[in-house]
Amino acid sequence: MKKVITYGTYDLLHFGHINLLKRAKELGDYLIVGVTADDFDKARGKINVQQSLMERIEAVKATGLADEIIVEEYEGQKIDDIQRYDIDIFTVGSDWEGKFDYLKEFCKVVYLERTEGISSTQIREKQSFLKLGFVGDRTMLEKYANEIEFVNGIQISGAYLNEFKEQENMGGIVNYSSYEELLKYCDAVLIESAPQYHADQIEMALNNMKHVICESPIALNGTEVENLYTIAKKNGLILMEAIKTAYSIAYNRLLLLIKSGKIGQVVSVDATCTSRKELDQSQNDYTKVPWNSICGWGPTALLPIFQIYGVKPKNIQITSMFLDEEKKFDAFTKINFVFPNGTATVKVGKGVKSEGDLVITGTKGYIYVPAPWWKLDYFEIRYEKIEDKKRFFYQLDGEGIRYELVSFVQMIKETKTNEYILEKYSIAIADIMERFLQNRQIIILEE
Ligand code: C2G
Repeated sequence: MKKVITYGTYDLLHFGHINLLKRAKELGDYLIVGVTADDFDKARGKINVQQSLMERIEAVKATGLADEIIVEEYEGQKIDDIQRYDIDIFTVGSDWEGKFDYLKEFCKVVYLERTEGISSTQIREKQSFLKLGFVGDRTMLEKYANEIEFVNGIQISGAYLNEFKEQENMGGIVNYSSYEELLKYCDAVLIESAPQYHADQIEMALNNMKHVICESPIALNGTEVENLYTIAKKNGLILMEAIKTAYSIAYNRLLLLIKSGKIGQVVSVDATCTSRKELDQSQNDYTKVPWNSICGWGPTALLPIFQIYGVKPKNIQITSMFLDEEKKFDAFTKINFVFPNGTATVKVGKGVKSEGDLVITGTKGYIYVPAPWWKLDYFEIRYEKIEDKKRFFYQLDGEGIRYELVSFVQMIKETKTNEYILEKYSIAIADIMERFLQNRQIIILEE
């Protein structure tokens, strides 16, 4: 019996896939199809896959062409499989010509002509093509424009930039002279402007029936956040809070490990985020730094604390050090929390430097995420015995922006709420911003 094996994602199964499977089947008597696991696809850069592994397996099964279906989960598994299943022929489409010649050591390798004119990417692009408007500064626009190339079904079509008022075309992105104009020509808007503008810009977008993804904090008090989510729900729109870390695979696996009790009861969460770049560039004119420390870093540092302990601390103490008399720009802010079942500290600063790590202390062990912890692609679970340490590595391409955008497109397509940053976390983060402005302890940092 001649055994053939082939592998693929088989997302949104189409006739190109079926042609491949038919010809693969004709190469022998028994066809095994390896369908790629979600994590394996993400690790190899395929972040736009729409269907779950089970849906993709069912679709391949329904073709009746596979004698057996397995899951491809790790790099190098093909060699294991060829030996384990005593394979005679490995085959794959010609778009992979040459990439699997190393398998010739183990079996015959056949590249079958790819079917032109169809691909899962094309189907995704057609399904939900969104024109995204951008609000913010040019640096962030360029960052997002680079990252969005990796996301199917959405493109930045227009911008309203703080520093440009005249209408101009920036590489296919039209710069509008007003926010109102921008809203006319997009389906959704990405808000990266200074935090004090967020609530009004979100409200205007929602009232104009536009979906919104907005850099956190989406508003500077919890009541405003609730109002914005109410408008979004009433209009059947997505309002998504953008905290890049929240959408990364590693961060979500870390939360699952904590919830599964891997380190016992969490008794302290200590998150530190610092960066001086903007301050150094401002030549001490702090009005030039649109984002102060609490708004720029606070949401990122606060999110794990609220997701681990919930949103009802018993005690909060905020201590900030300011460089300016108006007390708008905090060079450093430290927040101490006492929750019913644990403690936490946040240290954020654009006028200081510290170790930007995340340490989650538990009764059995602790999780250590090295700096810059917010670009989470690696963490350790450590115990009393050094040899019990567990290491976790995950793929994180770019700064994580692309995963945020993939989630945004999927939320719009499936009209589902944000399972990464629940509304109650948005409200809790905004409440901290309000507390910061109202009743913090103030220490003026002598220059
Ligand atoms: N295919 C094809 N014609 C198309 C699209 C895809 O012949 N128009 C083939 C691909 O060459 C591949 C199979 O169908 O052999 C599945 O394609 P995908 O689901 O896109 O998966 P891909 O990542 O290409 O799978 O490690 C090998 C990879 O997993 C191959």
